[in-house]
Amino acid sequence: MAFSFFNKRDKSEPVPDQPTQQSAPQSEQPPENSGFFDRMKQAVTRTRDSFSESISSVIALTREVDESTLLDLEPVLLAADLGAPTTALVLENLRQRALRTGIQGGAELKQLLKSELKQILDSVAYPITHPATPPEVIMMVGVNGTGKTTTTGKLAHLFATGPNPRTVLLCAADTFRAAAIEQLEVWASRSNTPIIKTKQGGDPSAALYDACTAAKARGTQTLIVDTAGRLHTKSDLMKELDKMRRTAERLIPGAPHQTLLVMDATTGQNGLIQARLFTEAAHVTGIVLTKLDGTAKGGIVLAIATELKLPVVYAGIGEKIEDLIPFDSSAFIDSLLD
Ligand SMILES: Nc1nc2c(ncn2[C@@H]2O[C@H](COP(=O)(O)OP(=O)(O)OP(=O)(O)O)[C@@H](O)[C@H]2O)c(=O)[nH]1
Ligand SMILES: [Mg+2]
Repeated sequence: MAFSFFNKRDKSEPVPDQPTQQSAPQSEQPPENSGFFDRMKQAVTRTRDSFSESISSVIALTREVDESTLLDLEPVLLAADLGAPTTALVLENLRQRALRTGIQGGAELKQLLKSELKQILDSVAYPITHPATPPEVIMMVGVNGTGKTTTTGKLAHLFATGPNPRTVLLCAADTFRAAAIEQLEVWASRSNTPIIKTKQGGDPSAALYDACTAAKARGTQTLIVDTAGRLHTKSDLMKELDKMRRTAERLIPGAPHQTLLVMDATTGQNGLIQARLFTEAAHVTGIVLTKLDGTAKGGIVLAIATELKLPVVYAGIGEKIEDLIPFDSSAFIDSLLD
């Protein structure tokens, strides 16, 4: 039976927006007055086109927010790939909110939805700091073809050209796939970054040992390590990741400071299942979500927060070197719904 949420608001109840907690590293914070928002908006065009339109039609029909409104909202959230658990959480929070204070029409429903979504993202965000004593070591990990090597190159460019430029060294620790080292060399030259490598078939931990030693000797601020694509089920390859972590730790206390799982946004809920198993095995600290430009299912960002309890730290929005942006929850939600 439909029931009305058209109650009076308790004035003591706080109105929507929560304080923003940025998830981007300090040196790469999106400048407020730049084209950052436009780039985020451009990146989520496909998600926005379907999501925003469907939400608008629910909102346009909403005079009184009741159970049937929430039922209409459910397929819209699922279609954007928020996933069943996150969709259920959002709807339950809206229901509770409506029961407590009422939701007065479509416009207010939209504000509350934005607030709910942003709260989900901010609950897992943390400010990323660089270690006081360099070098910082960042490992890029993930299953095959998600965009690890491309992101390594883009990240080197972002660090080197950001408002607080950092010196970067790349380590080619994918010795497994043919031409992987050459591929990273192309990115090293595009981003004008030095690279440490070994031969194909060589020991990735040996390459990492050399890279850590070189980064220390040169006073490099950030060492980014490109690793081979692997499935969490390949236990020998997962052990290899462990060995790399131990090698870095032995040479640089606290390393690896970040382990970024690179996820392909176009793989949707399947990618999420793989990611869950991967994060458990590989001490992942944050997510890089690539190919956001190529999907209408950008709502996966919210499923990542709820189900992996990890923030998306960077988003890949194209194939060019500058197509990587620090993820910002406010810009993301506003881009989707404004
Ligand atoms: N559109 C788009 N394409 C991307 C993005 N990031 C990576 N790609 C493309 O994805 C493909 C795979 O990228 P790689 O960087 O080789 O992926 P990888 O994870 O290193 O692959 P393996 O080393 O084989 O596991 C390439 O064609 C990239 O151009 C992105 O943000 N947007
Ligand atoms: Mg690669």
